[in-house]
Amino acid sequence: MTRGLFIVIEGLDRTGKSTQCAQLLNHFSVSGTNAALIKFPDRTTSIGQMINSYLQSKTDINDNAIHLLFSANRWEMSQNITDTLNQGTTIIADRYAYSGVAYSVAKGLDYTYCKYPDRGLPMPDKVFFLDLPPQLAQQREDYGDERYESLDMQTRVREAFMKLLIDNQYIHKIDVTGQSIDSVHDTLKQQLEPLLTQQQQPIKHTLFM
Ligand code: FDM
Ligand code: MG
Repeated sequence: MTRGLFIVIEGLDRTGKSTQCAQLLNHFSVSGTNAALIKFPDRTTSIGQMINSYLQSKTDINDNAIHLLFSANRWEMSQNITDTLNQGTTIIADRYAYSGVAYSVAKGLDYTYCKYPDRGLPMPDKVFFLDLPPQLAQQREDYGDERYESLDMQTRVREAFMKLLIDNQYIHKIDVTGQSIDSVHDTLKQQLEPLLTQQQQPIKHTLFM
């Protein structure tokens, strides 16, 4: 049995990540591929609940501390990710460590420091960055509900993502400006096509190494 693929979708808030993740999940289930959706932060765990209350501005947490909690929230899931992939199930992740770095750097934390806690996590097979100008994302429904959803912050998050894209050339940027849900979905499928037909190597743990 071949292992599942680990696919990550990244982007600013309101760029269509969750929609595209759901579309991919549906695509895989229709085509008979075992697939599962995960989302970071995973707000269901006890660490996740702390993160959730922070994002809803119900609590304040030191910038370094919350950065480490976001990372811990990935580490507590990491064995599960590896096991699921090895059992042959493809994983689609709505955000991962790239968001972890980009949002904290946007708040002023050091870039190299920010990558460190996530070093050694399962390495995705494919990472997409859905790119939409922050001004356009801002016009979308429900924008501004949570901490970080301001034009100023999102602009800085995008800048941090651009640095990550330069340093991690495997991240595939997709300009979603003016694109329909279906056309973005088609682009993602096209990009994934070559991976589906090739035998995957064992999962690497080289993230940010
Ligand atoms: N976020 C998300 C971070 O700041 N660090 C992280 O490691 C992750 C995974 O949390 F503003 C931010 C990004 C976003 C918020 O994400 C919650 P969703 O996708 O909007 O639920
Ligand atoms: Mg959000």
